[in-house]
Amino acid sequence: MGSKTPENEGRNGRADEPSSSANANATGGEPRGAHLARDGDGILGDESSEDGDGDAEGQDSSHAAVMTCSMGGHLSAERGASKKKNKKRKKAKKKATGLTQTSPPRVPVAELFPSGRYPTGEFQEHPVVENTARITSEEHRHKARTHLEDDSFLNDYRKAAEVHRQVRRWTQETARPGKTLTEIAEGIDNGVRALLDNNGVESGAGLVSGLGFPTGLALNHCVAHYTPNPGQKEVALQSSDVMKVDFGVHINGWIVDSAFTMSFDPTYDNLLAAVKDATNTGIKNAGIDVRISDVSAAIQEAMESYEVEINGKTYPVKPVRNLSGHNIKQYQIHGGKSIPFVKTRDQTKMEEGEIFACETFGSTGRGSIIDGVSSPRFYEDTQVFPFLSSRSVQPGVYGYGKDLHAPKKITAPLASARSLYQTINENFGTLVFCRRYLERLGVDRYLAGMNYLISQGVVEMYPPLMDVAGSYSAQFEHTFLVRESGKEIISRGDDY
Ligand SMILES: [Co+2]
Repeated sequence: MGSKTPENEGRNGRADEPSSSANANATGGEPRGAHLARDGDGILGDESSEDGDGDAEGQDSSHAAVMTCSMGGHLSAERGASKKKNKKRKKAKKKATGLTQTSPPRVPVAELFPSGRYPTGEFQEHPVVENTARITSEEHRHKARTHLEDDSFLNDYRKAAEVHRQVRRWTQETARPGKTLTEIAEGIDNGVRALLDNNGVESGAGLVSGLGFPTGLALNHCVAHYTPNPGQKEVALQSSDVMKVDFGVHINGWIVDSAFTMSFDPTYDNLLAAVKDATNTGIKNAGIDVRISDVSAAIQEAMESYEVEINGKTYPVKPVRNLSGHNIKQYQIHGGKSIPFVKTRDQTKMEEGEIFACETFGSTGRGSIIDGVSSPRFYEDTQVFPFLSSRSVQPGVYGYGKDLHAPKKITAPLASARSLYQTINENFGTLVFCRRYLERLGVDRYLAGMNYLISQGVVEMYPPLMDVAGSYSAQFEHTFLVRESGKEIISRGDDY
């Protein structure tokens, strides 16, 4: 999940929003036209609706579509190493159980790994840092190390990463033009829940394990933070689309945050290659005591070394300036540190014991994003959103997340706000969620309550983030642990 770069926050914030905005709802919590959805039941069908157990994995390999998110030839040597590792891993799995994952994925990973031990991520050494002055006290480092070296913590984190790999593999094999974004998003969500063996419906179950944040399927110039909302007109994937797939898997609040980009047209190969290279360059340059601005500079240099030709016109691949990678804490997708994709004067360093999501976004547009819900431009200039006219869909709100400092209980004049708040506390805590996740719990008529919670500052709304119309953007992201002996890129797979 992308993080808005902190210094840019507020520019599109609620405080700046002109009162003349066509959005009568000052909280920005409801997209135009959302009232049409309000009275629909909106509750998702049960998981059996698309269940086709027995379909062998790999069945869809005969698809004619070119999936350009598979590896290009430009990646650095560590890829070869991780490929070998993954091959070994799969053989071991088959030997152990004779079971393989189904399509759609429905076999809990616990059954595929009866030993209860999950594959490790890719290991990389820390880069050598010239200035060796540690910024962290020995005591703090010891504490952090104990935590990140804890065996059951690591094994749970690796299990979440294995769920991510298996679900994204299915996505890469089956997400094709003609499928709707709802089908793809629900397929990912249901896959994650099945593989974790937790449907997340009972009170509290969602805090044990589940989706780390709303499954993102952002198309083209929508850079990040789009998820299909219930009641919205369906958007079908098209062969000219560039789709960012960004989803999270958590166990006990520790989130594997990893994303990739799919396209079906080789035109965009260089765009995808640029961003994949930038993300891997960022990871390679990251480590204990490394200044984050140095990681950013390396990301920027890698990304800007690419260009992409679309319809005879050449575009530089621009790093998106106001998004960034981020550290991860328990039940907290953005832990407070940011990894921008352009160099900064920030002196912040990475520290042992931290967990980072290294993600980068590259764009053929301006390389900066605007807020797709509360920005007045969203309403005044539909040209910013060509798919609104061609596909007639407002992006809508991506998600909601409880403020970290919000109290456990609130007193609210609205009964619906109080009960909504209780539902959020019991099922999501401070994890970001979307309307689909809320509605499958049976919650309805919650928008007034939600807007109240937003107005009180206890819940934050996450808008879709857009570059200019006609531009294309890509994203790749991995989660890595800054361990004593090196970095463990826990979400690495043989796909990216
Ligand atoms: Co992220």
